Amino acid sequence: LGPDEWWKGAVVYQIYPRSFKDSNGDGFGDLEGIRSKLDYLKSLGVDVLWLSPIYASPQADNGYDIADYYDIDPMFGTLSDFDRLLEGVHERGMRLVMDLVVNHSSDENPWFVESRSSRENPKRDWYIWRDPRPGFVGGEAGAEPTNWGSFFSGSAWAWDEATGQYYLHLFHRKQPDLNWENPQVRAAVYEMMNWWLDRGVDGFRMDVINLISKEPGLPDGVVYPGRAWGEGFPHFSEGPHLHEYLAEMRREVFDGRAGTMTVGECPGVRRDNVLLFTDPARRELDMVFQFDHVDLGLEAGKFHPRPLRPGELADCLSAWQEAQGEVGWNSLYLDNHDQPRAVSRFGDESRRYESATALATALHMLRGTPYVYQGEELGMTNSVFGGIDDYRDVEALRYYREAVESGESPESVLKGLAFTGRDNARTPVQWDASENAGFTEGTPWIGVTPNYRDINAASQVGDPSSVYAYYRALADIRHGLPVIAAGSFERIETPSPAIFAYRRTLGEAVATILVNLSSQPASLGEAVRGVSGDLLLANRDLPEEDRGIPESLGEWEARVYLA
Ligand code: ISL
Repeated sequence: LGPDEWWKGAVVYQIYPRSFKDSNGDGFGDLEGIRSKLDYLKSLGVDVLWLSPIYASPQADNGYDIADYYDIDPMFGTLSDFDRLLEGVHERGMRLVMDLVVNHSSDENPWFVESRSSRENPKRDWYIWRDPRPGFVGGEAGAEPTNWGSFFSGSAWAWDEATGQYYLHLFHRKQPDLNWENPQVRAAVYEMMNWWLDRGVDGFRMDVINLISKEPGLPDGVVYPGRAWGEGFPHFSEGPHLHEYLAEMRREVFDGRAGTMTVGECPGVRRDNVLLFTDPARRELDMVFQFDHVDLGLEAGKFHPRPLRPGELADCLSAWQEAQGEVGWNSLYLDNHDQPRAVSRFGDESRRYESATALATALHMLRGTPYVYQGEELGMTNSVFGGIDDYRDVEALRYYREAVESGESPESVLKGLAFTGRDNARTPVQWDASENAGFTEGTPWIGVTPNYRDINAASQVGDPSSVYAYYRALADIRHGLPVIAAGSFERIETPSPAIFAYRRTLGEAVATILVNLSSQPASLGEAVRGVSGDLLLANRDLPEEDRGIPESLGEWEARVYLA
């Protein structure tokens, strides 16, 4: 791996700061809390920490609404706390990546405060302002400039009485979209990014970066049956200037800075054009988060999931391996702060250790950079929420209100939220069996998941048969074996759709990965007959005589061989 490709051999760990570790008893996690856990992260084998937003923010969307890009929110600490944290990260040979949220800012950001102050303000054009639809009076139903719905329910337009125009907000109304067509906006963003890099950060995870260029004219979207709003997505995703802006950002911010990394969050990005982002020759991004595998089964909407078919997840991940090929590079993840917990969604909570480790094996041995979301390394599960009052996420609260108003029963809405609601992944990290799972001495901002007495870091760190120990073994393999960090990928077909089997090859080295992603035993058939190799890792104790290549795999069994 060249010096500019260090991230190909790295394991990234995502921290959602408000739920990670509270140091001062206010019920919210903070930077000092993170600093107190750096040794824990180092011994897990983590190379990079990505922090979800810690900037000053009114927290309408838990920090994805930034009021001051140059300061830390007091709930998390101060800039000197940040510098101390960064120093601690670097001292341990790890790196730190910030979340970059620049598709939109907070409405309390001074940029927007100025922009909304009058139509003549020099920053008016920094955001996306439009007149009411002709023939309508501003503020009345139907007057919105386009029929686009927001990701968080309702229209994507908010009426500003004082200046008589609407502004666009693809997310919450407190998250107005920046106008990237204005060169001053782009320059201000690059300046801010350079400021953080000069301070020592090692890169950025870029929030919904594929939404920054909107189609000129902002056309109405198709209104699908049963939907209140039009589908604006095709008109604001991967717009005409996106790649020009990404290349410009690369030049203005990253050129000449060795040792950085970038990962773009790109909902809706497709296999057939992902190389536009990740082909290194185009000099745009190092890698992106695609959504195909986390969107499986959500055809009827995020909160009406269907069960996955055997093999669906493996087929999807394989297709992405092939799409990136030897040119691009994958980000490998199963969950994050927007998704249900991996073991609850793709695994089986009643076989928690086996399914968490099988999923992790299937993912971490692929070609790409693996991401571990806080608590995933402990096999943390989805939470248990009583009523809507237990939820905190603006998406859940707004969706609940809208769905119930339109006639869905509260029980049915709660059932959907219980499975795919974002708060499932946002409950406090379970550090130990003491009150509040050792997360806080105060009252946590969101309820701790009741299973923390069984599932927690204190009981797993010293236990060689824990999910934590298994994640660490996976990281060791990636660090120690160039074939896993850099080898090619080839799927091995078996007669059992539930089996995910593949080969990684680099020169003479061949790694064979065999995983059963189901709760039933499954046969490997002829597929691996004659394959040789030493057993490197397995998620169950195998007597010496059973360590050769097997003919079948038990439920959620995973094995890695090296020849
Ligand atoms: O979870 C979703 C809503 O159903 C996703 O569509 C999510 O909004 C999308 O993945 C973008 O996510 C990112 O930007 C959002 C923020 O709320 C998410 O937390 C963030 O990861 C707006 O900044």
